[in-house]
Formats: sequence, structure tokens, C-alpha cells
Amino acid sequence: MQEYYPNVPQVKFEGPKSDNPLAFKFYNPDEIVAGKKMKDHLKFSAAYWHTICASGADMFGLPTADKTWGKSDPMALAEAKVGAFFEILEKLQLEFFAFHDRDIAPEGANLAESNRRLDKIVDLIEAAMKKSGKKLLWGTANLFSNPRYMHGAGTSCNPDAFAFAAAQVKKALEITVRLNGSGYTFWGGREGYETLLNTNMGLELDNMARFLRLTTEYGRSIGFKGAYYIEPKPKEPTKHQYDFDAATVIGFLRKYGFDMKLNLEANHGTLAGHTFQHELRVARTEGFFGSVDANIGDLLLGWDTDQFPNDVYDTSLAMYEILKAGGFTTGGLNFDAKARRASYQPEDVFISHVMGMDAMALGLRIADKLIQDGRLDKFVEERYAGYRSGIGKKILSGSVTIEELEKYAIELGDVTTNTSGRQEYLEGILNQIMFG
Ligand code: XUL
Ligand code: CO
Repeated sequence: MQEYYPNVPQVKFEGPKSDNPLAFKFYNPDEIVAGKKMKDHLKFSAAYWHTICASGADMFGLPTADKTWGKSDPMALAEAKVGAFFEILEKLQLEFFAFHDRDIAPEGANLAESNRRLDKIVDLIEAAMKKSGKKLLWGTANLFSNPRYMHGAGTSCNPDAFAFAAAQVKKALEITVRLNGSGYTFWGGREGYETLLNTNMGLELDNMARFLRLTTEYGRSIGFKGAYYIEPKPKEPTKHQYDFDAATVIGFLRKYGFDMKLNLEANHGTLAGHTFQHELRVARTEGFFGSVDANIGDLLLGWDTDQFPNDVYDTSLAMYEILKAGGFTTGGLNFDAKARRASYQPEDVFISHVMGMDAMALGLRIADKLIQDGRLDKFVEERYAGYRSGIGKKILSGSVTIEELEKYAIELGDVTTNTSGRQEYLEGILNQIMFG
């Protein structure tokens, strides 16, 4: 069997003192943290589109990373990628992966040919999964790259594009079912607008719901038992995307009555002006927590840079929310992340994942300590203690009238006592747990 990365050995846990760039310092897959093996908490997944497809090309420059193994024929290259990708999963101890239809097989001259190409590559992926035990976290369809989707897919003004997109998702769902995927993700890459001057927003939103209704019902009809996710993102490529953030998507799902969860990406949260923790908190509070695209954006650049997560403050607070949400069931931590353009050598694919996995593992360890420590929970509990008795208890029970509140307020005369929010005390606890 061909080895695609002969210079890269099996990556293992060597502990925090190791200076080996190809060893885990904090991710010890079988170690028990918070009652479960680390690998079962973190459920790491690689993104086909970045890990094996991203070439370093950007809007200003050509590819820097060669991921072709000398193949120029697109189907021969697609076949090689399967072998190389599964070698990466194996060497990095990544148990899961995610892909778009067009990542794994190039589009043909028409839909029928594209589907035949997909079938051919899916045969190879299925065999590789069987051999390695790797699992599909979620599948999806690319409804944004091809010019046919210039106005969107489900929200396009052109019904031909709507139909084509539906057919593409139908096939992607069939593949996801065949590969026993535990999820299917909808990311509305161009479901939004560039200008309201040409946009019928009401029709587009209704059509987005029609599109989701047709596709999700079809998935169930062919035996898909996994979770459906929507992945919010506020903008990029369009100026405004309807799946703006967690709260907006939850409103949409409730309005149209869909049983779906969220796939939350850190960098999309910050693009929407939120922290990653905020997005996770909204999802868990509202019962929509599903899966995560683990990455980080450069806040100074302000676009979707899809960097491997490195900020342990950020990963700790994210893992805190994930543990509080009860952890992953169908979902996992999918690295929707790529090495920087100048990190172009084959080893960089591995080094970047190792760093990201360690950063998430550190986050898990710290989040567990924060919960064990209990001071944050206790503080929040006490902050709302007023609602345990007296007028507070009455407000919570729903039995209070506005007249009663007025009488109470008049007797009070004014609100003269409050308690401190103690933000700096709590931030100090976090630092103490991280570095103490
Ligand atoms: C784009 C993005 C997508 C989705 C899947 O910003 O995050 O790759 O994760 O379509
Ligand atoms: Co993503």
C-alpha cells in the first residue's frame, strides 16, 4: 500500500515535556477526564476540504502546498486523496471526518456524470472506512462554488438553481446514509443577499424552508437516523447570510418547525460579533447544541481565516459550555481549519492538527477543573438567590400581578441594594485554574 507521508511517523502522546512537534503534549486519547476517555469527549474530526484539499491558494496568490502526488487527471487525484486522507486520520488518531460532495470527487460535465464520479470515490471511502474503523461525522453538499449558485441555492431567484441544489443534496444524503454518517450539515454558503435592492427576503426565507423541508424529509425516507445541523455564519461569501448566528437560526427553525441542531463554528461566531462561548451558550440554553467546527479567526483580519484553534482561554470556555451541554452525542469537534499559506510542507498538515488537538485537549482539562472547582457555578447560583424567596419566588412562579409589583415597589421606595458582579474575581479564578 502506498504511503503518502513517509516522513511522518504515527503521532502519539508524549506529555507536556516533549519537544517532538509530531507528538501530543496534552491529548492523551485513552486518559479519563470528567468520567470519559478524552477521545470520547473530544470526538476529533478532520475536514476533507481543508486537510486534503486546501492548497494555500488565496485571492492574491497561487497554491503553495502540493497535495497532488504527481497526479494531474482529476479522478486519479481524487482517488489518491482518499488514500492520503485516511493515512492522515490514522497517523493523527482522528476518529472522524467530514466532507462536501465536491471535495471528494470533481464535478463532471453534467449532474449524472458528477454522481457517477461520486459513486466511484465513495466505493473507495467505504472500503477505507471498513479497514480503518474511521467514521463519518457528517456529510454535506457544496452549494456555493459553482457559478450556477451565484444567487444562492435554496434562496436563488432562479428555480433551476433550486432544483439542481435539491438534486445535489439528495445525492449527498444518499452518500451520507451509505457511509453511516452520524450527521448531515447545511451551511448556507450563498443563502443571503448582496443588496436588498434586488431581494425579496420573504420569498427567499420561505424557499429556504421549502428546500430544507424537501431535503430533510427525503433523508428520513431513505433511513437517515442522524442529526441535521445548520451551521450559522453571518457573512462571507455574501454580505448578509440568513443563517446569521445561533439565535437567528434558532428563530428560523422554530418559525418553520424544524427538528434540527446547530453546528457551531468558532470563526463564524466572531464574524457575527460574538464569542465562540456565546454561540455555544445560546445553543445549550435553547436546547439546540449539536456539533462544532473547531477553529479560530484572526480578529485583526476580520474574515474567516479558519485557523487551527490555539487560544486556550477560548478552547477552555468552549469546552466548559460543551461539558455543561452534556457533551457530544451525534456531534464532535470537526477541524474546519487549515495550516497557514506559508506552512506549506507536508509535515505542516500534521503539526497544525497536533497543535489544534492539544489546544482543545487543554481546554477540556481546564473546563473539567473549572467545574470541579465549583466556584463559578456557586457564584452564578448565589447571584440569582433573590429569586428563591419573597417577591423573586413569586415572579418565577408566574403568579405575580403587575399591581402587586407596583405595591411592592412603592413600599420599597427605591432599589438601594445590589450585589457586585465580581467579574474580575471570576476572571482571576479562570487564570488561577489555568496557570496555578
Ligand atoms: C465555510 C464553512 C463550511 C461548512 C461546511 O465557512 O464553514 O466549510 O463547514 O459547508
Ligand atoms: Co464550517
